[in-house]
Amino acid sequence: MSEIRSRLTTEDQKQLSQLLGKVNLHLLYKASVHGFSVPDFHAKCDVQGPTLTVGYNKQGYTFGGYTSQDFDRSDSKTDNKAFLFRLQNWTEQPLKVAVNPDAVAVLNSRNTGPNFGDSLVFLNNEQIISGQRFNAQRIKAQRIRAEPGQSYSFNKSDLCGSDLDLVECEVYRVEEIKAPWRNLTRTKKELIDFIKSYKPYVSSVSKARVLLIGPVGGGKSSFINSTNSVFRGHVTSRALVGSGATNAPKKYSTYSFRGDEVGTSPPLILCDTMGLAEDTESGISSEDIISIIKGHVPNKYQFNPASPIKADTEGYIESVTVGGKIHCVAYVIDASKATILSTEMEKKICGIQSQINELEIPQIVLLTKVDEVCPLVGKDVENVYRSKYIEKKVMEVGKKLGIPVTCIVPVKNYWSDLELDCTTDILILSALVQMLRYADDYFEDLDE
Ligand SMILES: Nc1nc2c(ncn2[C@@H]2O[C@H](COP(=O)(O)OP(=O)(O)O)[C@@H](O)[C@H]2O)c(=O)[nH]1
Ligand SMILES: [Mg+2]
Repeated sequence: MSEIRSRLTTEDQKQLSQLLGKVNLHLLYKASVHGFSVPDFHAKCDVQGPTLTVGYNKQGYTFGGYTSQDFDRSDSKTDNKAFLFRLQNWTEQPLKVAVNPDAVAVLNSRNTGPNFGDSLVFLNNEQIISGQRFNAQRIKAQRIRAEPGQSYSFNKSDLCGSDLDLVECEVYRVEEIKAPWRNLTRTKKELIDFIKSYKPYVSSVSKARVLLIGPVGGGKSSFINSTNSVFRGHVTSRALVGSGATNAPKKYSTYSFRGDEVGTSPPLILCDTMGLAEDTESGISSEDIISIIKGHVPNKYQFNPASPIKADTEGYIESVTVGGKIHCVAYVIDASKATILSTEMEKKICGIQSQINELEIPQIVLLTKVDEVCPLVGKDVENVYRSKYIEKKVMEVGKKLGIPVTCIVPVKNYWSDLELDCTTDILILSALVQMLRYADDYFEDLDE
């Protein structure tokens, strides 16, 4: 069956959001499609949690009731959150009639559709309104009963005018929109403007230099490609991706970017290293990482895990300027792993971290593969800050590495996409902005 369309206009929805707060309305039942009958209503709407019933009459009134309780076929229910409403009409503002305290808000019955305390009853089978047998059942079901009573106090004509015949009746499940645990507050343009106007606090330095470190396969090279893609305005692939632990490149590579989207070359250099491994034989050594941070390692240097770079190694940079050092370290961690960091890896990173702390280099975490870890995010990256699972992962990695949650940025890299996506760009740009901010903290401390 093709998708059933709601009869609510955008304006109706705006008014309802003032009555209900920020919610999703999911259409469960539409009388003109599913049938103007009590069993049709119960089949679609029973035990669905909070619902909003909306009736429309020929006079043009849109009105109904909200209950936070289930509809079912028995039981009367109190519900202090229940209310009746009428949306704005020609002359009057929207009307909201709260249920009288502790009165019966919903009267579930086999014989009626949505029944708000017997005061507003939809699909009212009990009422005999027509002597004609022809179509009588259908006419009865299209009638409503609206009588102020113990449960709701209102003026009948204010609620639905003088017309008790429905042209339509819809029931929506009301889904609360959970507050995101963090907000995507800035637009892509604002983030790009920040990057465009960024100048390192120390005038001798033109670009902030950020080192990406983390286990092999975490997404370091993919993040560099993603950054390049955002700056170029289309998906690109510069750094070699996904070569696995044994073939992982052993080269140190630094990347500046061409800024088609930013106007000029962005004030940022990302440095890609060989990944960390759990054992001591393969993977980059912590000594080499510290040498990179201090600025001694030249671009394109081939690491030898067994023999870290020394002052007499060919290419070793003896005399280092501030611009040649690392100004911020980003740990790139794969969120999709069941155990986000093995005990060995955690120990290794924490060991490196304590040396980085001594050098007073700001550190952040890029939590990658958020699309893989949470199906909701896989479907739409916009859900990243609504995903409780990702929030949990952020807390977990923060605790393991002793890094404040504010320094942990979830990202989705462009790994299989052919086109850019605005929210994915925003997450990548947010991570870059965070890096520039932290690099500036480093520069400010130097200045002092
Ligand atoms: N689903 C998903 N896969 C990713 C993401 N980032 C990287 N990958 C994949 O993870 C693998 C390793 O990525 P790579 O960038 O080579 O990791 P590196 O070893 O840290 O440089 C590759 O197969 C990528 O396609 C991401 O955000 N989401
Ligand atoms: Mg790599």
